[in-house]
Amino acid sequence: MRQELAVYLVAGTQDVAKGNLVGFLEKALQAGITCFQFREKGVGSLTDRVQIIEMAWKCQLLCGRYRVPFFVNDDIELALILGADGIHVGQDDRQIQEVIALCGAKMKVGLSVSTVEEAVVASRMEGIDYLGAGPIFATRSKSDAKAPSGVVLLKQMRDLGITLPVVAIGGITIENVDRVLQAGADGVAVISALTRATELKGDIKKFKGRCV
Ligand code: TZP
Ligand code: MG
Repeated sequence: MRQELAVYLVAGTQDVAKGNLVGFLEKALQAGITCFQFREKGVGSLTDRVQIIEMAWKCQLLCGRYRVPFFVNDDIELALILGADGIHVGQDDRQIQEVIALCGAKMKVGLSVSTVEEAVVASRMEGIDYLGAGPIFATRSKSDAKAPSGVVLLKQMRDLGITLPVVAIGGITIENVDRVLQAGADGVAVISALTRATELKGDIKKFKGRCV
């Protein structure tokens, strides 16, 4: 799991030019992302259920071809219908216990934490495969994002002896990735650093060089 978290792309059609998520994802897979999360959410995202399922399925097929894990954000039904490799949920989504009960035997489970208290509670639970910690820095990709924690959140989690795999999220760029990893993250989850990259391939290689 830790290696899979190294360069974790999170995206939906709303994050990419012309909504061409499949085209973008293929380029990112070719360049070496290590995990993908389908997160169809926010302004400009698809609303039609059939279109969402089709889009997710195309992304899953692509990920399968590159042997990169395919995670679904929040949508347990979608993850189960497709037989995703994993589901990622936040604190405000479906109860984590319920997610573990419904999905835990079939796929990996990731949980977002934004405070050290949440991380401690999660680390005492059975059935969580990794934690997504953040937002570490300010982000423009999530309208309801909590206040940024800074890298201190990662450091505190490690100092408290939390050994679960941790991927950091929120405002992470090539410029700050080293601080994030030094503070204890196993990898970085990014939206805009890749969806808005002018040099996608080169930037993925740079992230990878730092993380792996
Ligand atoms: N959860 C916490 S911050 C965030 C999510 C989904 C958005 C991260 O996007 P970016 O563009 O990498 O800051
Ligand atoms: Mg969520």
